[in-house]
Amino acid sequence: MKVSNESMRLYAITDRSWLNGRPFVPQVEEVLAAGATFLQLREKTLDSAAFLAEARELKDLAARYRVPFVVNDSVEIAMEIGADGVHVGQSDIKGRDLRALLGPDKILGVSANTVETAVRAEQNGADYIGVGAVFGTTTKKDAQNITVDQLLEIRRAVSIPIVAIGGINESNIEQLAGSGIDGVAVISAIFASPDPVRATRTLRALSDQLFAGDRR
Ligand code: TZP
Ligand code: MG
Repeated sequence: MKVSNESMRLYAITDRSWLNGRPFVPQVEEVLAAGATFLQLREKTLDSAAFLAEARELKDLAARYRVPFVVNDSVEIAMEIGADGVHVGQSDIKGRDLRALLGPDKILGVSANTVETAVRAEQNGADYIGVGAVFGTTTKKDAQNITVDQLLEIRRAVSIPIVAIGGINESNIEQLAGSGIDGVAVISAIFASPDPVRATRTLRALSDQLFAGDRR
């Protein structure tokens, strides 16, 4: 399997809007050193030259920490820089056969928040799915909320790893115990924290404790 269940434990998604003047790449490096198990570059505002340059930097960084690195949305940029793979939403797929485009060896992550889209993603070659928003979020404007029961239904319907996303932090992560997920994906709980290193360590410890071996 290209994506281990363990690599889903603490999935960090970058967001430069929270940095408040702190430098981006060193911040991401601290988060990797503190125990993030997966890295996604998510850029909604950079032009493609800057996106490309940043993607190259993070790819090298993640490789040094032996953490899988995927690019959000852009299969083209992911392929151009030789990322480990790509993470896409339902609207990025739009009938495209991304598995064929990526080839068999690249990681394909797909966001799904219904049983139907999750099953379809698995059938179409996804290596893992991201499911949410489990606790609401202010980070993604058009995110739809799902309940822990819906998460459980999705867990029963697919066998690939699942990472939950959306508003997850140190105080609510325990509510996901027993949902069968492999880990959590977070943006603001890490990158908007005044102390991202401490936040990463705490979330990683909680996630290891709650989700190790928690598969149905
Ligand atoms: N997809 C569903 S919710 C979300 C994405 C990208 C945002 C998660 O950000 P946060 O800050 O961890 O709620
Ligand atoms: Mg997208």
